[in-house]
Amino acid sequence: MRILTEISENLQKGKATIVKELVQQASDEGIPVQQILDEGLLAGMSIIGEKFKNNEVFVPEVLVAARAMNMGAALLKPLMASAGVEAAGKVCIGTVKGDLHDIGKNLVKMMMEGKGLEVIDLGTDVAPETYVQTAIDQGCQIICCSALLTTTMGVMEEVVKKADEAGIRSKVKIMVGGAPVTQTFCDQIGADCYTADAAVAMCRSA
Ligand code: B1M
Repeated sequence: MRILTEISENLQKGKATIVKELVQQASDEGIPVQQILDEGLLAGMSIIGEKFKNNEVFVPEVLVAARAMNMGAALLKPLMASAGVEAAGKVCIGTVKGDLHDIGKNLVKMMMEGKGLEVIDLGTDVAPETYVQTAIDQGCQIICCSALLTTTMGVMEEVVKKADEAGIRSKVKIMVGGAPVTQTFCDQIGADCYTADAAVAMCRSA
């Protein structure tokens, strides 16, 4: 459908106001919410995610596309609830204790939201107990930990331990990322999944 392609194309260009208008128009024309989401917004975000992974677009483009995505999705949110469209899953994300870097974490969050996940943002300087308690209280399937400092990446091991102690380890996947984090480190601390960038994080979380 032409209008859905236009939503996807404008989202990729970061044209948030146009995306919002087109989403409204599509909804007024009676196109089902799920179809607007899948074939318009998410289709555009997936293309941006792929291009980001391949270094064809960079952080600023991803941020404006994600903003357009969020504006379109905000318009659909009440309609989704009444149409019974469920979020694909629930995630809590934060930058680990002692670490205030949040640009990468915010990108990962936006990409995940773009993929239809409900994301609880715990912010920066997040204690291991907070991730675990949030996962318990909110029923998250994934805990996402970001770290940019070599001195703070060890906190991720604490998150794994606390999840174990709380008895939720088998129910919750722990995803780790950030510039100093590696697959070897992920394996060492017993986390479930390492991703090098936001685009891969989005794909792996889906
Ligand atoms: Co800081 N800083 N910083 N810094 N900073 C780095 C990280 C550093 C490498 C700079 C350097 O020395 N070359 C260095 C760390 C060295 C180390 O530990 N090896 C460093 C340092 C030392 C510090 C301070 C200690 C400096 C000081 O005060 N002496 C201090 C620490 C403060 C603290 O956190 N307690 C500090 C402070 C700051 C600012 C506040 C000034 C600012 C942060 C602003 C903010 O985030 N709101 C800042 C910045 C901007 C940087 C650099 C320049 C850029 C980081 C960034 O945002 N990159 C950085 C140097 C660099 O990387 N070139 C540096 C862009 C972002 C999109 O990438 O975060 O890697 P990134 O995220 C990627 C992936 O890693 C991945 O996806 C993202 C997108 O693809 N990813 C995940 C991230 N989290 C993920 C989670 C996932 C999956 C993927 O799953 C859960």
